[in-house]
Amino acid sequence: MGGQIPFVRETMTNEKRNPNAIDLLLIYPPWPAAKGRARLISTLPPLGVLSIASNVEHHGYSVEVCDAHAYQLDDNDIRTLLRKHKPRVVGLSVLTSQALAAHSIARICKQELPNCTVIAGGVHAEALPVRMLRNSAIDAVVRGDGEDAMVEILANTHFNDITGLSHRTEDGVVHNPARPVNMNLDEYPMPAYHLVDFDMYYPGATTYRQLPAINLMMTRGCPGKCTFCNSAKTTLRTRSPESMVAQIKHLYDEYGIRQFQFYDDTFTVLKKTCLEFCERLTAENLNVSWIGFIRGDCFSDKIAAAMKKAGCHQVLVGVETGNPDIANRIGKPIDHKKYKKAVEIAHRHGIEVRASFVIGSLGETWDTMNDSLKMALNMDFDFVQLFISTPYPGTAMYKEAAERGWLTHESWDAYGQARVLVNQPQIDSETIYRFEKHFNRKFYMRRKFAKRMLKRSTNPRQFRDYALAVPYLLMGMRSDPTGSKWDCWEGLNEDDFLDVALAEPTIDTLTHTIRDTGLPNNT
Ligand code: B12
Ligand code: SF4
Repeated sequence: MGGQIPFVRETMTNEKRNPNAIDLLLIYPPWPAAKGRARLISTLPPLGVLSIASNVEHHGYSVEVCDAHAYQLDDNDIRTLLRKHKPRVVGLSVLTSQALAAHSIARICKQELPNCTVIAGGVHAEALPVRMLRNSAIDAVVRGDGEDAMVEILANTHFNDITGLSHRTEDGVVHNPARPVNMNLDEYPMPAYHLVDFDMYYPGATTYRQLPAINLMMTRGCPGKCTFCNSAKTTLRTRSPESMVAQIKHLYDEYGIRQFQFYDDTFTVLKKTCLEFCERLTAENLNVSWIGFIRGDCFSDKIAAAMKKAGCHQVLVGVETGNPDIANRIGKPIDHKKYKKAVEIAHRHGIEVRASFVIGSLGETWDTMNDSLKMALNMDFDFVQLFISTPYPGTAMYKEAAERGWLTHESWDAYGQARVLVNQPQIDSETIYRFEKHFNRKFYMRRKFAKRMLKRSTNPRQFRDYALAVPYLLMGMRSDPTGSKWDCWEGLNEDDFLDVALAEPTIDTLTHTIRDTGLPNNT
């Protein structure tokens, strides 16, 4: 696929390749926490995994991708894949809600292929490398970007010589110095979309105009400082607009993709890049629609006009709270007026606004949550999504909750932003769950909202998805009662996997601190 467009490197032929065994199997573990909610949120290919895959392919290594989440694979399916591909290295991509499944899959790898090397990466592994490495089935953790680190691992570079790697030695875990952040994302080839089956993926019900849809990222990192977010203070860098448009054209021509979901933390933060991207995409005159994330303070008439012209039909804005004190406390002190203006601008240009709120932040009370509801009702947002604030390892919120002794438990399966996991003195979990239901009913059971939803729906699939969403949104339903192949990943206990005695960290270091200094001290 590579030769046709710029910035997509040619895959090299690998004469050393063993036809019966591959070099690398990348596994995206399931998220049991999302079971039953999966129809509400998108199921899209894991871009980090696909980016690592395309980079190692470019360097001549053979690679397969196993998205155990989207394909709903169980432990036996993973064993079958391991026996089929016999990878010499397995890479596990780990978000917090995937951590227990990742631990379990690592064990399965070593049972099936005792000589394979198991590497973990992703934000959870990066935040808690020592904890991951207490599972003897995990050989090393990659902190930060995995593309080049994985090439070095496949080239059998000694672990001591790979920057950004944490690994076990006789003296405990060694954290190699951080890998310098790659500021030029064009150096990474386009994600290896060809390694997954697009039919397994779908966007969230309210997020698309056309199908098929796929996710993309032009930038990585965020200069924001939000206390609940793993992207806080991560280094901002971008692909060139030229390469982004080339990717879109490729996906449009080769795969018939018509809808693009940009998952950049803040798509509009680099204004010039964003404007240039829009101009280039407009010039291609493709029949595409797309969405992207903005911040209330990173939007303007000029940008909205350019985005609309290029096919953008919806922006997602993380409002989080309607209470100024909570906004300060969570590190996103953006004035209401800015959000109001952003909504007005978007609507003036015919762009929908999806706003995201969190409840149960540190310091929250019924009254502060009610300010969020009032804001949601008054601001003319087209859609609202509400989550429960979750103390993800590596965030300032986790650190504070841990230090105050407020974490209720660290059963990672529950870390899907649908459970109250912090026990604060001023509010109990029942109140937060009660408010969640109250909020959703007040927001969604409005005639104005129903009319808008009907008007915007373009296909029967959307009606089906809305109907499936009702029990979750309005009746507080939380998990799928029918059971699924994911059951084998539920009820796992991290302690059962932590068989190597290494000093546990007393205080967890922030993910961004790890990224900034390269030395994660005692995590
Ligand atoms: C797209 C996205 C989604 C998509 C998922 C599509 C998909 N399959 O990826 C959707 C919309 C479905 C989604 C859902 C949710 N998401 Co989300 N999502 C993102 C987002 C915005 C981009 C992910 C991405 O593509 N990143 C780009 C790639 C290049 O980065 P990467 O994945 O980190 O991979 C790089 C490195 O980490 C490393 N790496 C990763 N894996 C591996 C493996 C190996 C072996 C190696 C060596 C290296 C390595 O190398 C990669 C390439 O450089 C991130 C934020 C972010 N900026 O990353 C949040 C993020 C992942 N989501 C998050 C959350 C909380 C959620 C939800 C719970 C939200 C909700 N309430 O519903 C759900 C459920 C997720 C879950 N597992 O439970 C959090 C996760 C926090 C955590 N500690 O787990 C994040 C980090 C947001 C944040 N900033 O806090 N999400
Ligand atoms: S919530 Fe948004 S603005 Fe805040 S740090 Fe995360 S990605 Fe950046």
